[in-house]
Amino acid sequence: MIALVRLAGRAASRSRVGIAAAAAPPPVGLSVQRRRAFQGVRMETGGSKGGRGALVVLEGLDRSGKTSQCARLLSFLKGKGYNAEGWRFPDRATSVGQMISSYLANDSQLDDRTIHLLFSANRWEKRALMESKLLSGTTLIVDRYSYSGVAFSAAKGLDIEWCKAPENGLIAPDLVIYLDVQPEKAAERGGYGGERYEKIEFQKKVAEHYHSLRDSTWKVTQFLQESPR
Ligand code: 2DT
Ligand code: MG
Repeated sequence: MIALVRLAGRAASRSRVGIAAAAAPPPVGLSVQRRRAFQGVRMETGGSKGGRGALVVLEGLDRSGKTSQCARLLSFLKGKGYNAEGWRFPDRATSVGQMISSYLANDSQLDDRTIHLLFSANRWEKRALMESKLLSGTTLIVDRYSYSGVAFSAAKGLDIEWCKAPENGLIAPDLVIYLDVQPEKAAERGGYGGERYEKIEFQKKVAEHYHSLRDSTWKVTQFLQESPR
């Protein structure tokens, strides 16, 4: 947790969110194919203007501890005086989010590509607000983002490049923290199995796709136990 907080603090004070997608240099260390595919996800880089908030994303399998770590990180940053907010995707409060929620609860059926695009639309509908928050200095701690979108849909067998395409133009995170948990361990945690994707074999495929998406903004950390009191 301490390391995680340090990382996020660093991202918050050195945010490089900007607005020039077309001018963004390719991310360092990606293969040519991936660089091309994910280039458009980056808005940025600007960097010289101070006062912007950081976009910090937590990713991981279901029950990897993202939600608790997001909450702890948020309260830590607020305690340090950062202007910070917690967000999550899917945002189930919007009408698109309600369709997603009903699909995840197995109350409705949707074609794999259709639900993929709805998840992406759910990020797009929040993009303008996200941008204005970041530009006005608010750091956002976000529970899941584009990487969930790609990893979960690709795990169903959809072409990964097709999955990345609708993310093109969303705001690039300054830091992605991936909580690395074994799918079997995650399944032992309370509340597992309630939603559509919470099956060990499926989560193993999701983990493989997550690993293929890693880039220089990622920090991978082992499953975090509650710290001793
Ligand atoms: P939560 O368990 O975090 O509420 O997520 N998912 C999520 C996708 O398939 N695509 C996406 O773009 C996002 C953001 C991951 C609910 C599930 O939705 C999956 C788990
Ligand atoms: Mg879940």
